[in-house]
Amino acid sequence: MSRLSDFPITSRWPAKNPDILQLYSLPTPNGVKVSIALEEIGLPYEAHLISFSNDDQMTPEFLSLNPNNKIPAIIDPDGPEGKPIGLFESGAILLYLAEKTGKLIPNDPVGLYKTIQWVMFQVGGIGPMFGQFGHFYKYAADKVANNPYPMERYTNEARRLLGVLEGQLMDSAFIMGDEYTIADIAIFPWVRGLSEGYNAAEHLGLSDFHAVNAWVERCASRPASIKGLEIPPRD
Ligand SMILES: N[C@@H](CCC(=O)N[C@@H](CS)C(=O)NCC(=O)O)C(=O)O
Repeated sequence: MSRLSDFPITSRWPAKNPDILQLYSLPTPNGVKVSIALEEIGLPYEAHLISFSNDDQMTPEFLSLNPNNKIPAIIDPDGPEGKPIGLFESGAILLYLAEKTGKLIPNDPVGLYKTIQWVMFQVGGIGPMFGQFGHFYKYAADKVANNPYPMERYTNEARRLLGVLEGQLMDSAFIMGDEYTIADIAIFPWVRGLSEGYNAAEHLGLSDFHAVNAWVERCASRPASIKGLEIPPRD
């Protein structure tokens, strides 16, 4: 595809400014990773709200960009070799933005791969496990009222993962030490979501994880996070 208008999604969510990056999202823990990263980097972008209440993510236009019917997704009109690129999967998008701009990722190879490691830890561990925890704790509690196993399993797994983070953050400001990276941006919205989204702070004993709590506060209070956490605004 050589132009933004060649992407079918743009017929349903037209670009006001086709020269800048287009973000299709909703302010969920996965969605805000990209808006927060874009705000940190300072790359101009246009955000389009994909409403789950309207099943926007199931429309043929959205599926043409992400056949996996999930936010976030982007189109960058200025992709590799100056040609547009469409991408889904928040981890891939974060890596793309970091590589494109040289920001939010260390320059040295060891730092680079360690950052990727922690992004993968979020995408393969924190996201799916916290997501299943939230499903049973908040959204499907009635379905497991007579069977404690799902809650036990995901509560234990969520606490175990929080323990891994606590160990990493015990002596450092951010996941990669002093440097704020896409690893922080990938993970902190999910940890924040345990209390803000699922209201599960007490159930999970979140107060046990002192370093994690201080780090979430540190990340969430950055101006780019305050802005990115609300993008795109819900209806
Ligand atoms: N692995 C994906 C997960 C994305 C994801 O689960 N997005 C959720 C919102 S947080 C979604 O779009 N759900 C809509 C649906 O499943 O229909 C990523 O990191 O981008």
